[in-house]
Amino acid sequence: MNVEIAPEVQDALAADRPVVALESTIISHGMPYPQNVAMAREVEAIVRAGGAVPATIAVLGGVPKIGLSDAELELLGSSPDVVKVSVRDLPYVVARGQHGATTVASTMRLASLAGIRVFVTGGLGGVHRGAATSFDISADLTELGQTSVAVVSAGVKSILDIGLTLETLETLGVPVLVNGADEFPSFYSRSSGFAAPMRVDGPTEVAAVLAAKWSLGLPGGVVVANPIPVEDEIPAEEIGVIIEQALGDADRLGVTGKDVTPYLLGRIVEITGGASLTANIALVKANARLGAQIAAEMSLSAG
Ligand code: PSU
Ligand code: MN
Repeated sequence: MNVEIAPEVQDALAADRPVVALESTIISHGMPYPQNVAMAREVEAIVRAGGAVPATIAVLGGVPKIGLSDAELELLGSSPDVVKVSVRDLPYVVARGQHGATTVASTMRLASLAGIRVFVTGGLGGVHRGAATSFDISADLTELGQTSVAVVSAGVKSILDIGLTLETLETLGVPVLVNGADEFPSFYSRSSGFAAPMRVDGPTEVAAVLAAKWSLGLPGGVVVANPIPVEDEIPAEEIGVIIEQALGDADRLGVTGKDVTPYLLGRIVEITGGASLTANIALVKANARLGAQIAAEMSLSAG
């Protein structure tokens, strides 16, 4: 596949300097305009302040791009013609010369093609509630099972079945690290009712696990779950009720397939009057800080 890597990103990779990949579905289908574009810019600035080069990934006019201009971020955030692109959608959107916003799965794949090892996002896809009958399991999990990129997120939202998501990650051989806590976080909340599969404290410990995994010849991703900062948290009981309501609405409207996650995210922002968006932006920023530190640690150890 013809992939276009921005010169700044290419230079950093060639010199073993830290690079952090960022996804674009969160911009086009995860948050409303204009907060989405502001978030994308701020996150890039945080990565830079942490000493790493940001590489936001998307498909533009059918070309997968690693590292975007400011105008491209604006287009992704504001155009209604941007398709949500998971791995299965990549060939179609490329062949037709369309614009596409990449999910965790397709961003991981493109980051890996470019040689980027650290990727920052907000929330992972996973096993949806009711997956036993809907079969709705995000391709993010498949990709984590096979593509060697560390994904920094705030855990898994309870729009998903968190327990089944963790079980599936175990089956796929994906280490799930929780930074600085003993409980696996659920995006808006630091708690989920599930213990941290593995606890680490800080970027040096994360980088050590990544180095150990990949030097053992164990390909595949690593989940780095970074709990939302205490001051930005929405308590699990409070958001739980809202998530139930959003799930009920999705069901009633017959929302299925790739539209489920964007619908639920949008509906939760509506019901909370924007409070969930504020929390979402805060956690992505915290993840960007950690991701830049992890990338810096990895460059150090690469010499
Ligand atoms: N969860 C969020 N925000 C998001 C997503 C998930 O809190 O923006 C996006 C990510 O791009 C993720 C995708 O990879 O949704 C998962 O979609 P699906 O469940 O259709 O695989
Ligand atoms: Mn799905």
